[in-house]
Amino acid sequence: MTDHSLEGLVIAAHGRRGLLEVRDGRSLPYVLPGRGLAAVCGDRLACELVDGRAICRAVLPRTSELRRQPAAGGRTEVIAANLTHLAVVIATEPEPDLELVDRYLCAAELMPCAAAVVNGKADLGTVTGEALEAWRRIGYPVLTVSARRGSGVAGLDRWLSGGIGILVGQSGVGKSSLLNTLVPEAGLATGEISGSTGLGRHTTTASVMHRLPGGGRLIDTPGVRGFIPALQDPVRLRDGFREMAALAPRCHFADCSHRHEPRCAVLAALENGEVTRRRYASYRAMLAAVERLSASARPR
Ligand SMILES: Nc1nc2c(ncn2[C@@H]2O[C@H](COP(=O)(O)OP(=O)(O)OP(=O)(O)O)[C@@H](O)[C@H]2O)c(=O)[nH]1
Ligand SMILES: [Mg+2]
Ligand SMILES: [Zn+2]
Repeated sequence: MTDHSLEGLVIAAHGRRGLLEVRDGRSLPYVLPGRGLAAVCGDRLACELVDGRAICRAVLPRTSELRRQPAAGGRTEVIAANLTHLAVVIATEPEPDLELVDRYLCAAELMPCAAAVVNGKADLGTVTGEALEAWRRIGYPVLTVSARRGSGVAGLDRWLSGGIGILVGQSGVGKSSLLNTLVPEAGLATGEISGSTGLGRHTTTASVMHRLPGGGRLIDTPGVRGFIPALQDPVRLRDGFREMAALAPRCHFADCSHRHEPRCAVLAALENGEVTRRRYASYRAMLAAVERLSASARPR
């Protein structure tokens, strides 16, 4: 080791460049030389200091990755690394995509990391229906917050408790607004929801990590329309729906896919209401999407 070596945490990444936070809390620009390296928010880099710039020599091994699979197939993309917490934000507007929430919760199970559902814009009302109650029942914290009123945001800060978290969800649900409330100096741009489409306008274009008053770190991400977690094997999806994974040992077949197999504990639980129809439908839709992608990805 030379005096010029340093290690840091990626707090912003744009292709081969980004910002690195080093031990004394300072941040400095870094570059990734060579094609073999790629870094995202949450990565730890071993660098060499040259003229005040950090030249990355190695991306340290990741403990976890949030990785998506494009719906059209093709190369998977890492969104963030080394996460301990994932918060999916929904609001009464734009109209919530509940299946999208299940997909993120599934990704969190598989990473694994802690996950919560954040009902944002609480000043406009809470998301209705049984979905919130069902998530709570299977053990996901449901945090009710309003960036506008500042209510509930401290609970989000406490939940993170020193970890590295990420805010995900549709465009326009108020992710950046939540961060601005928690970290006023963040000064993130926030956008109106388009009157014609009722959708957000994708105001945030890159992921950036912020340090919260409670010591945790939270990554703001651009809103998405859809999300499919990248899986090594479609079978792993069964572990991503925690209430179904808990029942699986009681299925007659050890490799039960909970679709049509006889003496399936998940199908039985669907009948008695222990597993909700909505979560089960999410599971089936996601399984179909993941199987379609893995079939088309097989080598010729
Ligand atoms: N009433 C109300 N409006 C909010 C609240 N939080 C955000 N908004 C509004 O919702 C719109 C979208 O907020 P953003 O914070 O930009 O949403 P985002 O999730 O970061 O969107 P993307 O960056 O596009 O993914 C803005 O017009 C905000 O003013 C809230 O707590 N209450
Ligand atoms: Mg935003
Ligand atoms: Zn089964």
